[in-house]
Amino acid sequence: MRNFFRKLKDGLAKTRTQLVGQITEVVTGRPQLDRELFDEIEEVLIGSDCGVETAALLKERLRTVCVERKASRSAEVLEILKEQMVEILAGDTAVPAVMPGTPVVYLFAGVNGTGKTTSIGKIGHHLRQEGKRVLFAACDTFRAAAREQLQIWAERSGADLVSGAEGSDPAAVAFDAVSAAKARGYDVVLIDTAGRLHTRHNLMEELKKIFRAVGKAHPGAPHETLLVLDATTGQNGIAQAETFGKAVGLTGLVLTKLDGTAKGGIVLGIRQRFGVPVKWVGVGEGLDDLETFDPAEFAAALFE
Ligand SMILES: Nc1nc2c(ncn2[C@@H]2O[C@H](COP(=O)(O)OP(=O)(O)OP(=O)(O)O)[C@@H](O)[C@H]2O)c(=O)[nH]1
Ligand SMILES: [Mg+2]
Repeated sequence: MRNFFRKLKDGLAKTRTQLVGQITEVVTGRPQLDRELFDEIEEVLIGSDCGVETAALLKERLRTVCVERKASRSAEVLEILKEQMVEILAGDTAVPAVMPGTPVVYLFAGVNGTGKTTSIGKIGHHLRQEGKRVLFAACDTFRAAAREQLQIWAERSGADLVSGAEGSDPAAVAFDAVSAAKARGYDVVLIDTAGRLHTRHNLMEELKKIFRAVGKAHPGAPHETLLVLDATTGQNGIAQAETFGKAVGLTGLVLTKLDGTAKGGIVLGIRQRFGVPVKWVGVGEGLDDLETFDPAEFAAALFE
């Protein structure tokens, strides 16, 4: 079992109280599993930010399987619910393999403050521990502080950094970074982008430009386009996934700050709604507080 499991378990404490705690209450001591019971479970799911559609789907699946298996005890109902959650969350959560002789490029997008820069630091650390050569690209050129913050994470994790002058073209920085990574034999490039622009530039247009520049420097890149979502923003995350998905197409999500929310059900809502897998989850601000997402581990941590 990974060390991360304990952190995940601790991080999910609020969600566990809210979701599993309430469902246990609803189910315990009920003489029969009637329609009303499943409706109550659905309400708890909605309250945990699973989203209305996902809550309805989960309820239906739960009821069907409970009937099939003639479940009657609360422990059985919870076990089936857990199974169904894993099924919704399952999918292609694999992170791209390192391709020998050519860098894998990750592009990070998301609105301001969701945890892009921090997540790059942590993922960089992860990759460095696997012995990969990692290059960060500071494409949030709109704030000098953004570059400095990424520089600190580069030092902490042992990654190198390419940046441009404040106010320089982020797409040009991305192009240079990816070209440099190819020339110098890096395994992975992690591209940081701005979450908010203090200029007349349009965030989505800038992001599209970066996306195209990366593809020009390295055909086929970015191999991973990750939307970083703050789990505490709840249903607004759905709107963000929609907007960013339209602009650049997403291959995965990084869900941060699960430690600060009782609404961890958002993981289910997003997975079910967009079909975009959660690939990483963050449960704190430290170097080791982010890990690859494992649906079974997540469900186990939630229900334990
Ligand atoms: N508790 C907790 N805090 C987190 C997590 N991930 C990031 N943070 C914090 O969230 C804040 C914002 O993180 P950043 O990485 O600067 O966010 P950003 O998306 O790069 O923000 P902009 O560059 O302004 O767009 C920081 O204080 C982080 O320490 C997490 O998983 N848990
Ligand atoms: Mg940032």
